[in-house]
Amino acid sequence: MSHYHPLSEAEAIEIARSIKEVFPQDGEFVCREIGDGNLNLVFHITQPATGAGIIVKQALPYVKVFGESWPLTVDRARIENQALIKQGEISPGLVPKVYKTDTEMALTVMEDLSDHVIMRKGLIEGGVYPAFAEQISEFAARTLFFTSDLGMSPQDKKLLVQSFVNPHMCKISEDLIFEEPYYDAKANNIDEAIRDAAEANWADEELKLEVALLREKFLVSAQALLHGDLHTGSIFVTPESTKVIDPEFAYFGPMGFDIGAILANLLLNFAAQEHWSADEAARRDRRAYLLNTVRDVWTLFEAKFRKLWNEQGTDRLLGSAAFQDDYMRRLLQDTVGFAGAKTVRRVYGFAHVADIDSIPDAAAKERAQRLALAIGTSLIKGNRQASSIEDVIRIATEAAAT
Ligand code: SR1
Ligand code: MG
Repeated sequence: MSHYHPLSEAEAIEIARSIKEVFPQDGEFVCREIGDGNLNLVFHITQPATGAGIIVKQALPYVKVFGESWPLTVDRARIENQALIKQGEISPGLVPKVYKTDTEMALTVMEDLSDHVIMRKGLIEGGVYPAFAEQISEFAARTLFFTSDLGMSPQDKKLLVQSFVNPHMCKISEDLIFEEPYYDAKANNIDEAIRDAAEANWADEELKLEVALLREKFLVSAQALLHGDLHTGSIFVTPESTKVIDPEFAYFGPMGFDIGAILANLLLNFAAQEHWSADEAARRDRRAYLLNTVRDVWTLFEAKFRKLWNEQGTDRLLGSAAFQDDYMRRLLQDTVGFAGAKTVRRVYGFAHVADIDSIPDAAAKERAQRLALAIGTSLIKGNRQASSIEDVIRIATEAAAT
């Protein structure tokens, strides 16, 4: 019988005390539950005498932001710690160090990153992160390449796929990203001010066809091991450092879903500048920074991915230059489409983003929501024609100018 139960702070301290590589000496510990995400308990345990700290994260058997009436498997903790370990092997230094896991208790004990800030918060506060594009593109290129049929043997890949079958978490994404935003679903969270825009999407057959095609890819493509929820709330940053956390949605899916998530969340912040920038000039500068980051993330990703392919590709037939060009074109198009879907769902689906939701002025918030929807729907509708990252920049720039 499972001994799973939600941890108390006292138990979290006992677990921390056992991690001798962080806390070699015994002494007083301080514990705070700091989980501000949608799903889990997160304990931050520190030792004031030494300044050392650690994180104990535990999955709850339900969706925390909704309540116990929405049950959710705690197996996601196993997926998360396996993914963190795999990503750490492939992209050293870009994920937190894992000290201990306990599958039955659904917990992961990991590096304290409190010298970093959650990127969503950092962007809302106007932060600038010069190392971000370089490091996140390195993370994405390496983790996606080395878990795909391009960078590992297809036989080993099939065995790895088995360990990352994640149906319950995928169902959340299927519902919240690809289904509910496209009909009058009960779980949608629609501000009355923009209900007309949501209704327009429900009636837009061209949009829904593209979303159905993206959803099909999400369902059937096992291209690579994805992080699965790579928004700016899953990324810790400083100006010099990037660390990717929270891969509980990891599964083998289409690569563009991960890269699209990064771009979507930069674009959501771009839309939110309707409020966060002090004046027109500041808004222009901030938006230029965000669009340059969008461009850099894709451009660096593409260059790194192609380099890995050319230097470390495992399959002779897949080595054709024409095939590589075709693959990268399709990957860009998927990225554009998934970026659009991930933008729309955050405006009026179940789970929003603080970039827009914390805008106090109702008129500015509505403008930001409408701008995000204009960008998101254009990306979705244009995904199969995209030929360059400049198409994304153009769509965002034109939407902001109208
Ligand atoms: C029910 S969980 C809502 C959202 O939070 C996570 O971060 C995922 O993005 C999920 O869709
Ligand atoms: Mg998360």
